[in-house]
Amino acid sequence: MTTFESIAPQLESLAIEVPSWAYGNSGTRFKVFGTPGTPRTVAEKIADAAQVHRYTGAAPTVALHIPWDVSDDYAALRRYAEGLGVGLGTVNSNTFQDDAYKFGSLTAADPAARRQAIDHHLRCIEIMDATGSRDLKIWLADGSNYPGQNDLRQRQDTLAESLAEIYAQLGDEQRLVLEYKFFEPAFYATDVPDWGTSYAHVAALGDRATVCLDTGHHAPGTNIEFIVMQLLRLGKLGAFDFNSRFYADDDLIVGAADPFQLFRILFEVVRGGGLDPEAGVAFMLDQCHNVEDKIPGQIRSVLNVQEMATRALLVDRDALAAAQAANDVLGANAVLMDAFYTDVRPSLASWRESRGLPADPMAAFAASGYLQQIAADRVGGTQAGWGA
Ligand code: AOS
Ligand code: ZN
Ligand code: ZN
Repeated sequence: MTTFESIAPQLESLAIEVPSWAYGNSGTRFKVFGTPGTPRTVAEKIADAAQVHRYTGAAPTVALHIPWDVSDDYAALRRYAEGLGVGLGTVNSNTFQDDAYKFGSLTAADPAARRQAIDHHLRCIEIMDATGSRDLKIWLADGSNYPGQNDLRQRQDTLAESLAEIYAQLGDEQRLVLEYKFFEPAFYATDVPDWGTSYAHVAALGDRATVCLDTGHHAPGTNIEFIVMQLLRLGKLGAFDFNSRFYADDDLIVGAADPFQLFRILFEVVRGGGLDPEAGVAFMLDQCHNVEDKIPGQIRSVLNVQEMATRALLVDRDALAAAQAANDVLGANAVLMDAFYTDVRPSLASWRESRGLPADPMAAFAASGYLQQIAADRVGGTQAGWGA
């Protein structure tokens, strides 16, 4: 039997990174709804993100997306964030919104488009130097819609060359994290569609290149925890983009669609040593809040990861190993399910209070009046949105 007290120290090191773009307005191609108080600047996004850390104590860094998060002084932005009690985290590059990238970015056959994409990443590395960020995260929209449209093999070779040029510019403490996605916006062939392709590229680059696993980027029915296990086994799981999906890349609140899947993923993280800070796994949210309030949406997400990580840590590993060794199929399954069905919320509430945090971060934030305050204060200007 594993007790909450015995696993609490591991929970303390569970840090969840929040994305700056979650605080802007988002929607679908049909409609983006605005909300009073939505940030107009990167500074206001960081201020909102700092609220998530203030009430949960578990979200100490904010990821940036370049060029969505424009600043003329990133070192000053870092100091501003630190003044609010948070750090600047992963820098996400963006080569999916310029006309130049219509037929690809790092994989493009057109040398000018490819040069622009590489230079954008080199600029991201300069920003990382100023923000103190460790990770450069690359997600590519590159791909094709029709068979025959592109030379699939040539694009892999071009991608490898582009990534090598970017990797060579990283500082000793910096990493390149390559995200994969099976489709969208390309509907026939995506250039980095799966973990195997991402792994092949980062393995060729070197030790400071790893894979980012976005939980929404797999075909329905994919056994994501198997991929987690394999990447940890290979020492190549660099980051998660957590979210949940009912259909495709829905970017809904993590743990909302399938809490059991989140539990299984986090159990493989625990099993593979991925919670140890030395493992270097970044636990990031990659979400949009189209209809719900954004800051509570982020707090809910952090709590969902924390709650499911707690249940994963509570798995009686000795009992599980014994049942597995005895080929006790139902016994082994029961050990896992016992932990999954444990309601950890009362233990977490007391644990939070013992650390000077509110027992119920959702209620404490709602009572703070922050949303009403920003709605009153943030008048005029242009509200930030996904992609702006
Ligand atoms: C796109 O589908 C990916 O999830 C990327 O991580 C992207 O940069 C992010 O979702 C921003 O919207
Ligand atoms: Zn993502
Ligand atoms: Zn995505």
